This record gives sequence, C-alpha cells and structure tokens, in this order.
Amino acid sequence: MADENKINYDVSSIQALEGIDHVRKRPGMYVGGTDIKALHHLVYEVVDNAIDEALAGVCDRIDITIHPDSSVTIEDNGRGIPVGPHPSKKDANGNPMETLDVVMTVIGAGGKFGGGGYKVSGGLHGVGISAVNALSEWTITEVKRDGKHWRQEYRRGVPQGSIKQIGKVKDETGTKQSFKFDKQIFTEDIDFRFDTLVQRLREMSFVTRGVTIKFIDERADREMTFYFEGGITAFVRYLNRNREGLHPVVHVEKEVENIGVEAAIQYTDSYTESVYSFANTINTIDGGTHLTGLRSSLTRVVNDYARKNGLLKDADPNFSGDDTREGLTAIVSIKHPDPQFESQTKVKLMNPEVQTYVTQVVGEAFSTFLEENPQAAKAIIAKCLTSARARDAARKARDLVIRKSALESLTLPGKLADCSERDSSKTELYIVEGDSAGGSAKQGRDRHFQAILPLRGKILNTERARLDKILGNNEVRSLISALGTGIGDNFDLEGLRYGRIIIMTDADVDGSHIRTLLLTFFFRYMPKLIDDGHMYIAQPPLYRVAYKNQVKYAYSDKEKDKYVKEIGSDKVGIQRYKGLGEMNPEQLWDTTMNPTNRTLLLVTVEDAAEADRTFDMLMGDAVDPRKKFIQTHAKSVRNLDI
Ligand code: 0RA
Repeated sequence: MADENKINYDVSSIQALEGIDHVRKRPGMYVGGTDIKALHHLVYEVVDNAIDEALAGVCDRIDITIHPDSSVTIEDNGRGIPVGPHPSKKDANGNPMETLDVVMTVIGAGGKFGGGGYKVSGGLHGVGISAVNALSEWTITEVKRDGKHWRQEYRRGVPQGSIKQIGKVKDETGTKQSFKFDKQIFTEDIDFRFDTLVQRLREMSFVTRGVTIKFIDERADREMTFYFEGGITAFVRYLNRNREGLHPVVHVEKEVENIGVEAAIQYTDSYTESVYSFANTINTIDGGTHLTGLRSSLTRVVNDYARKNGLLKDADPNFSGDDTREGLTAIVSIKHPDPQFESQTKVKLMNPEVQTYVTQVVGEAFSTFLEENPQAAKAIIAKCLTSARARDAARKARDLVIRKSALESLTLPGKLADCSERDSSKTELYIVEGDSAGGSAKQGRDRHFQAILPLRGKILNTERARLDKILGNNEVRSLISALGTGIGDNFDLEGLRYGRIIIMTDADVDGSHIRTLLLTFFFRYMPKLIDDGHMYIAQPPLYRVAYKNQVKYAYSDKEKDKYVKEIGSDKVGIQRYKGLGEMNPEQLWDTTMNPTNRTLLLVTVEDAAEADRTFDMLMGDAVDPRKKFIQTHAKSVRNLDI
C-alpha cells in the first residue's frame, strides 16, 4: 500500500518537472513561440488571471510595472492565489504539495478550481501562469490572504525551497507576481513594447468596468492609468474622438441565460466601419457569433425603420450590410461561462446561442432608440442613403478604372523601372519615397529581379477618401497597375507581378507617415497581400560607422554604440543617415537591397484592430494626436509590427 502510494507521489512531482520541461522545449504550444508576440503573451496570461478576479467582482485594481531590467510585476487586489496544502497533489516525499506551488508549477492546474463565473484565463489562453513561470529566469510570487503575507521564489519554474510567511496584513488580499523572461528561451533581441501593452490594457479596462489598471514603464519613466466608469460607451467615444457623432452613444446591457450581453453603438460622419467584439474581455479579432448578431440586427432594424417611415420607397432595394455600416462605430462585449473559440490562436467566438441573444438584445434596444429619437433616426438613414448611392457610383467608377487598367497593364506606369524576370515568385517591387532615393535604388538594384516604383509626395489620405477618389489618384493608379492584381472586390492574387512588395521610406517622420499611408491603402484594399505575406518593410541603416577602411552599418542606436565601443570612440567617424537619398546606389544596395545582407520586416496584420486604430489615429482630422503618435514612433520604426 505504502509503496503504491509512493509511486503516485513521485508521479505528481515528476509531472510538474516534466511539465515545466515541456513548456521550455515547446514554448510554441503554450505561448505561441518565442517572438515578441509570445513575450507579450506572458504579461497577458498573468493579467488575465487578475482580470478574472475583477470579473468575479473581487478585484478593482491591477498594477503592471515593467522594470528597467525588463522584469515585470503584476499586482492585483483579488482573493490571492490559495495558500496551504493541496488536497490531492503530493510531492516526492509523499507530503501534500503547497497549493501555490501547484498553481505555479503544474501545467494545466493553474486555472481556478470550480466556482463558475466568467473567466478569461480558463477561456481562451488557459495555459496558466505556470507556463509563464516555466519560461521565466525567475519568478517571485507574493500572496496576501487570510491575514498573512506569503512569498515564494521560482527559478525557471522550479520552487526555491518552501513558501514563507513574510508578514501579516489586515484585511488586504491579493497577488503580486514578478517575473523576468528567460533569455535562454527568448533569444531574439526583443523587449516589451509600451504601445502594444497600452493597447491591450486599455481595451481590457474598457470592457471590465470598475477596474483601475495602472501601467508603469520604468524603462522610460512613463505611466498610464485606465479606468472607465462608462465602460464600452467610453470606448466608443474614444474611438470616435476624431469623428463627429450623429447621435449620442446607444448603450445596452442585459443578461440572458447567464450570458452577459453588452453593446455600444454610434453612427458618425466618417466613411469607415469601426466595430470591435470582445468575449470575456478578449478582443476577438476574427469576430464570431456575437459580431454577426450585432451586424445583422443593425441592418435589419435600420431597414425596418426606413420602410415603416417611408424613408425607403417601395421601389428602393433594402440597404445592404455595407450601407448600414458606413460610419458605424460599435462594440459588442459578451461574458460567457463557457466560451468556445475556433482555435487557440484565431480569436473567433463560435457559441451559436450568442448570436441569437445578441441579435435580440441589440435589436430591441436599437429599434427603441430609433422610435424615441426620430431626429437621430433620420440622420442615420440619410447617411445610409448617401453611402448606398456612393457605393453605386464607386462601383461604376471602379469598373471603369478596372477596364482601363486592363489596358493600362499593357502600358506599365512610366516611372516604374521594371525587372527582366517574369516569374513572380522571384521578383520584388520596391516602393520608394521620392525621386532622389528612387534614382539611387534604380541604379543600385539588381535589375534582373528587382523593380523600382518611386512615389512622389504623399499618396492620398485613404482613410477619409472614398474608393472612387482613391482610384483616381495618379500615384495610386500607377501602384495598382504595377502590381497587376486589381483592387477591392476585384482583387485577384493571380495577377500579382511581384512576389515581394517592399516599402522603402526614410527613417524620419515623413517616411513613417508615408509608410502608414501605404499600409492603410494595402490594409483596406488589398488585405490579401498582407495576409499572404507579400508585404515587407525595408530596413535602411541609421548610421554609418567608419574607421580607416573599415565600415560598419548600424540599424539601431544600440548597434551604433556597440560598434563605437569596439573601435574606440575617439577614432570613428559616424554618419547619421537622415534619408535614403544620402546613400549612394552602392551603399543602398549593400545595406538595404542585397538579399544576402539586408533585413526585411514582414508586415503581418497580427492585430487588425490595432492596425486599424493606428490608421484611424494617423488619418483622423485631429492633428495633435497624430503628431504625437508619429513622433513617439519615429524612433521605434524598426519594430513596427503592423
Ligand atoms: C487559483 C484559485 C483562485 C484564484 C487564483 C488562482 C488567482 C490567480 C492569480 C494570478 C494572478 N492573480 C491571481 N489571483 C487569483 C481562487 C481563489 C479563491 O477561490 O479564493
């Protein structure tokens, strides 16, 4: 009997160690890899657990701090991770394992036991804080619970001795988790990005009402606090801060069959749709049943109202979904005890009942709003009418352009310096800002497979303009005919003439603006190019560090400092490249275009919502936030991951 137990005991602790080992060997299975996205995942995992406490109504503060050494502390005032002997898990000696150690080290045990309620951590990510612990060089966990203050330390997932009481507390409770990501795992030169975390934390606080999230970045001495009394209504106001609302935000919140449904809706004067969906505070970027429910109910309600009030005549067709979504800003946020997602990474909600409930709740609230606010209803429907007409006009204009560009594709744009290779899997198109850089690129390139298209000035501001206008723009037209794919609904990847499309702009404010404009254009009208991995951003060096006949190019300040140190600061000549135009053709080839030396940044729509909002901010009417954004980003352009 005793022997039998002994075997079981060993199994428990060995399981923990094997689990940790497995996470460290296969981080991809737990946090999606070892890239910058995976790195941020570590923070989200712990924050998700704290958010769960907030959703359970037992936590209203979460403080996140990035320290100068890039270790992170996440502190909440939730119930605290349970402390004391675990009811079933035993250690190698047959003694019960410490519960805190179980939560922190047993993979898959990190979740909360029983309890019901809404969860983020159990729902989507669910890898548990043990995975974060396993991928950290060290972790320090402090818990305040039952009047006691506890502390435990881990190294690469392994507990360092037993948990210690380090003090007493009055009635405070909570968890404080500090960890330093392990450079043995995250071997790339990556670090947390303030803006990425801000984005996520802001969203979480919008959809978790009543929680104050404070984010401190000690690396750069900046901090932000998020608290939105108004919840998602405030979220909509925030998204519309540069737009004109046609009516006050419509808000509805209801619980149906234990599922929380909340939506906030406002039509604006803009031409874009900004609709975001959340399930248990997770931004479901691929939408799902909650989003479908929201959209279909709005289209139905608007059509019903327009018919009933004679705003659509018998002869008029119904508004299409697109017509009723132009200028729409809306959030739908659901809280579900058992959310089903399409897969771990593709964030799409699948629960079918959610669509029914959202359609019901939103439909009822929005039709009541229209009935009670005829002025607003009129404005919304007028907007839908204009957009239906514009869409019609745009379709005609587009057909015309497409017919024309079929002819034009025989006559490629004059400023395109094409390559001789015809196999598109081997060819590259450099889109270059300005004529002088374009000249250097034309001379420096390998004309066998590299084509150059210089663009003059800034292309049209695509966010504010309609498709028909955009298509009329000369710069955009030459871009479209050079690519050969067509555009919008008529986009056809088959026609693509270049396997790689590389945006090459200066590393300054103007350059970053032009790059964003181009990305907006591709994001909105040729998203498949991004999805299929055809879009790249060239990485020209920032410095030339020279000593005698030794020359090195540095792509970051850090790298420049390294070279200067290697050679000796008194001897080197440093040239800072302010623009591509300062490089001669040979230098441009060596540093930025030669496939054997260059680095290209693949453009991925990792987070379409983030990209979209970045574009919104950059393209909106308000100049101030735009300036600020470009300036704070000008330096970190190399890390651009939209
Ligand atoms: C397990 C069980 C319970 C809470 C937690 C874990 C918990 C984990 C984290 C991670 C960060 N902050 C956290 N706060 C709580 C439930 C505790 C109970 O039922 O009292």
